[in-house]
Amino acid sequence: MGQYGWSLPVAASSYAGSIDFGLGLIHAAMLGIFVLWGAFFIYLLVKYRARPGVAAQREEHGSGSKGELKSLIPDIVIMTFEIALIVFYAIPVWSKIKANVPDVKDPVRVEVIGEQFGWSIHYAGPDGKLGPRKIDLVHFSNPIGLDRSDPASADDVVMGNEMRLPVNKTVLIDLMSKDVIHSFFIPEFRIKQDAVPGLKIPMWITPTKTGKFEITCAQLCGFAHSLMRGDVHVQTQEEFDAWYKSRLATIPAAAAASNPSEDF
Ligand SMILES: [Cu+2]
Repeated sequence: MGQYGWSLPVAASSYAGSIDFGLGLIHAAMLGIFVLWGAFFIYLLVKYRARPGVAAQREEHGSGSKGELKSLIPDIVIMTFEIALIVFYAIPVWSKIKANVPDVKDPVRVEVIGEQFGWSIHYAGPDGKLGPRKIDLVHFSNPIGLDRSDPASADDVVMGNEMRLPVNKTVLIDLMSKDVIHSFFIPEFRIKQDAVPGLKIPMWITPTKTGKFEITCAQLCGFAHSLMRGDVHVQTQEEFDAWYKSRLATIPAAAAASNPSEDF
């Protein structure tokens, strides 16, 4: 894993830069505070060092002296900075990522379904529809219970622990879980979202770099949690289309359907 060094993993989604800027800002502020407090501490150590002939002074409790009030100033400055960081930076960035799903024309649509211990990725077929799934059809050979007898499902593509995305194209994801709480985490995209049983949680990503990145489960979910991983391959549109076609060729209903190339 050469891409994990001392710093953050490579930033490979449209909003990764905003997350990283926030992290940088917090680290810079903490470094500044550390240096200032350290300098102040050393100043006090020197100024009030023990010297022969100088008695220690202790202030009376509850005196509310000027010195005590002054000592609140750094706390107020830091608290103001932190509140400003949350209100003017963190909340707007968070809402951009979590609340404002971009209204793009012709997005890629995918369902991601977590289970102990893997991820299923469900793509629509040439009809562009994510077909219905039924709980009683869930089986080792059909982990998401796709109803292949339904025309909308018959041509769908389902991948296990392997996600393919075209670069610079927005993908809208519905995240679900079949059993317990999992967390869908792709560090390079700076996305981490819990998958909660019974909920369909929308997410979106616009990958900005081609390459292979790790999908990992970030929520301890059982004995094989550490093995719950997959790969996301970000490819050029041409590579993605070729892969999609090759998957369709393995699905009888999709291969039989006329012209699979146009919908993605
Ligand atoms: Cu998990």
